[in-house]
Amino acid sequence: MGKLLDSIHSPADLRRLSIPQLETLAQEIRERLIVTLSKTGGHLGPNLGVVELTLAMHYVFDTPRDKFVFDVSHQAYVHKMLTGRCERLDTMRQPGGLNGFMLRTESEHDCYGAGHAGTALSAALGMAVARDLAGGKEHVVALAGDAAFTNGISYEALNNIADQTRRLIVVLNDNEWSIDRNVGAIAKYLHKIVTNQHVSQLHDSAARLVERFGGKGALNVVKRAEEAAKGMLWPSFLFEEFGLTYYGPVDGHNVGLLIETLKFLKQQDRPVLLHAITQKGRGFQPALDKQKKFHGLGPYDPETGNTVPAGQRTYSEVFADALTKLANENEKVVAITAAMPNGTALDLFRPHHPKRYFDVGIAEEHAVIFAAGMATQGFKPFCAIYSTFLQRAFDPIVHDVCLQNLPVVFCMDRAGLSGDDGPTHHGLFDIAYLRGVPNIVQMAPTSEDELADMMFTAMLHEGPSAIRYPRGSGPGAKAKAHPRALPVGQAEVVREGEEFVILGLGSLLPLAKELAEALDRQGSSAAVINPRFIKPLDRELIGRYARHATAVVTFEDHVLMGGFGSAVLEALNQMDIETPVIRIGWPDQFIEHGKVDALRAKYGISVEAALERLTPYLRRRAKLLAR
Ligand SMILES: Cc1ncc(C[n+]2csc(CCOP(=O)(O)OP(=O)(O)O)c2C)c(N)n1
Repeated sequence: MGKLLDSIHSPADLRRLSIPQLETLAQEIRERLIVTLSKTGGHLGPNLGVVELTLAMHYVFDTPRDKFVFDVSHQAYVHKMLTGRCERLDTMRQPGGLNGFMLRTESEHDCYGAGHAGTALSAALGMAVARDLAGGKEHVVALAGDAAFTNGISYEALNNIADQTRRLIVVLNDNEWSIDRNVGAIAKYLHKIVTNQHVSQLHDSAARLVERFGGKGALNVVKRAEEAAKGMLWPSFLFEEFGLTYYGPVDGHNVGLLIETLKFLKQQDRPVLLHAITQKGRGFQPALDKQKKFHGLGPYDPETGNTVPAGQRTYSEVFADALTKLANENEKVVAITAAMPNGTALDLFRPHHPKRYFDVGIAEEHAVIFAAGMATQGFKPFCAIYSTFLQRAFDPIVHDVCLQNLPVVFCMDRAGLSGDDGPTHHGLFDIAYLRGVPNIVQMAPTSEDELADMMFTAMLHEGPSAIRYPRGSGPGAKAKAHPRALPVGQAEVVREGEEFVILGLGSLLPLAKELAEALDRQGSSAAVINPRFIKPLDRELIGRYARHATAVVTFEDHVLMGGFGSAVLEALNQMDIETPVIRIGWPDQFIEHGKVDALRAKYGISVEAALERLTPYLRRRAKLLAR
């Protein structure tokens, strides 16, 4: 196994292979992916789906001279394997290893980094226009999944492509799946093309023609026949109306056909879109049986696809349960997800309240404005959107929700460091981007039970609110039978103490407690506060404790700039309290992928680091006592 694959060190090596050899190579790539990712975890299904497409692209084009832009770029593992990184596949998403997405700093073949959806067409157009201005000859190819076309940015790009360049190739990788099943009109539209009998008959004969004779002539025949068929069926053909010449649908697993087609498209003097039909998870039955699960997952058994059953319930699951209960009692509660029913666990809510569940596709801006619209009509929308993806919707949050003081609840899953996914997915900015917006209430729970209380509080609150909670599970605090409303803006004193005040926000409360215990052992005493609310901050309580303390310590799983510690500093400053504040959180830089604990240790988000920062104050105190 792996003989051919081991001889591929750069895309040039591919071009020495025959079509049957490329087919064998595709098989070897699949085997390597299945075995290696079974240990590292990763986006198995999407990558199994693009093996032939990636092979054909690298066969026909010449990176790094030619540019490949992958949407989301979670499906770029095969590209990485073909561009000199195959031997490091076993370091995928591991500390110090390959990033799970394209990264400009990782390889000259990764010309554009991503992790969020919908960016490929705009970025590729930017490159194509830059090439045209510079008089370059290189090709630019954007590879985007069908779900990328549920995202508005893709259409903003489409609206501009034909006006701005004559040479851009868009490959639409259509597998009918987002992470969940793809949703909306565009998904139906693509499905209609793919399942149309006229089109598929034409394509069968076209594929035979191309395979027999290859080249331009055959494809022209295909094109003419297709146009006739399309003319009959769709007077206004979507991509053609945007000025892109449409080719397809083609079998995205026929590497010979893909090579011939791409060779032809490469010669075109107009923007083109190739519609390739692929199967997510191809070559691994468990991934074909469970598309959602194998979109992205941790380690699994390479034979059966089985995974170790999850232990403790995650915050996402607790959120979905709590929301179901709220919706049982309040018919105005609705749930909105932007293509993440699985990740946010809203797929657990869906069967209970199917009419009050909305998956809007990868469309975070739309999700928020849609929620605003519902809120104007007396509904209580809970928008479950990862902290990192909600960045997309900053303006709708300001302009549509907060400015009109509408009671929309933002449930920000994966707030804090996300770990293996890396910088595109860390949720480290939400406090900063929301804190300056008037009207919004911001909360962070320290346990599952407190999350349920905060959701209940948010339901009762008459304006906008946001709750940030981390990836994975919490301390395991079982939710009460009935949640309780928290007084808005009131913190909780977890333990008393005089010399120091330690504020542990959300999931970092345990660090605050540990620090207090460490200080106990050194003969100092520290109060520990669970702030609960980032905004409004409990100024009265924090001021009261801070005024006479030697120092205040804040812990947050967020960047320091503009974060929770900054909010505390501002509040103390306004109250003319000059007690020093030691802020523990993430520095002003993008944090790489890795294990959360190791990264926390590396960047000083630890009890040890806090103790070190407190040393001068502890020494001063020791001196005072010695007098
Ligand atoms: C802005 C944004 N929202 C949500 C996501 C989460 N996400 C990652 S991949 C994906 C689905 C991608 O589907 P598609 O583009 O069709 O590619 P496939 O995985 O099916 O090959 C989603 C929703 C994201 N990356 N970016």
